Amino acid sequence: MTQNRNVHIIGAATSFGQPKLGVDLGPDAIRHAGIVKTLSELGMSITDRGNVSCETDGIASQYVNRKESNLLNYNAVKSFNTSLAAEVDDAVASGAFPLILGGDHSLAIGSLAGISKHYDNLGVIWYDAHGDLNDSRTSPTGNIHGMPLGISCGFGDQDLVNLYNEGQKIKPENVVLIGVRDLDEGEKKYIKENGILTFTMMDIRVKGIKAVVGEAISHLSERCDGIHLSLDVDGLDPLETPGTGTPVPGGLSLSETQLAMQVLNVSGQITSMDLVEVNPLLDNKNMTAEKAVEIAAWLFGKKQL
Ligand code: EXY
Ligand code: MN
Ligand code: MN
Ligand code: MN
Repeated sequence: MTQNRNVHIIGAATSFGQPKLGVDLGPDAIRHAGIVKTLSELGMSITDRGNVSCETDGIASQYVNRKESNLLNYNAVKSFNTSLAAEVDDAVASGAFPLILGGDHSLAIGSLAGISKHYDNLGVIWYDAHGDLNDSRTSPTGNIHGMPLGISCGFGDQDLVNLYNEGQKIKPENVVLIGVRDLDEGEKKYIKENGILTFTMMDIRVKGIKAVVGEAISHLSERCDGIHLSLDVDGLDPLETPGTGTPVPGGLSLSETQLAMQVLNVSGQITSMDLVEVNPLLDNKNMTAEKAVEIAAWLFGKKQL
């Protein structure tokens, strides 16, 4: 599979999935860091579709009661991700590679809903310090950015599971977690019960990132007709990417991430990407957005020599 050079950038300017101010500025911070120029210089044909917006009930940062517990900004998350799914669906339908810029990780509910309808077996590489596999009962916070992968696998609030089109979007056996080091008990149980291929930071230290990404690609390419990379900048160590809402020490370095992206580029198997949780208000200047651009550049073929 050759790298699709027709890239549509979609800004998912959402902070609804978590309570901290600023992550909705992530898409414009990444643009400010030069994502369009950088990818164009690598030979990509870039269409910037702007930022997705939605009607909200105007009650930002409001916990809405949903069955077993309260979910933060439930109605706004649902409305935003319905709009995002339609925009991403249209980009894929036009033959483009959708590059979704976040915004908090709840955006993956919409991005995976819009993308997965074009595949029989979409694979997902979830590059993240977290599993994002909670539901309203297992979540310690009620923040929906800790739930998108579970929701996409059909677990949790059924209105969100059925968002945009009915039913499960991703099969758990088509998921690989890379970089996790902060899992809640319910997530550990879900991973074990569903046999999700998981490479913790400890596994990466032992095996090396190149071998881990190689195993992820061979696991997915034998069963999937496309692979979505959902990259949360908090997968990297907070020393590399301080501008993010839920930092966890002991993460991946930038150079490990560059190598991971190069392995993925060489595989030619990545068909779409989320680049999420950049929060410029928590950042040191615009450093995290600049690292996000660097990461995308390596996925799209940047080389050092
Ligand atoms: N597991 C915690 C929760 O569910 O609230 C923290 C989740 C952080 C999620 C960020 C997007 O990666
Ligand atoms: Mn995440
Ligand atoms: Mn995370
Ligand atoms: Mn996060």
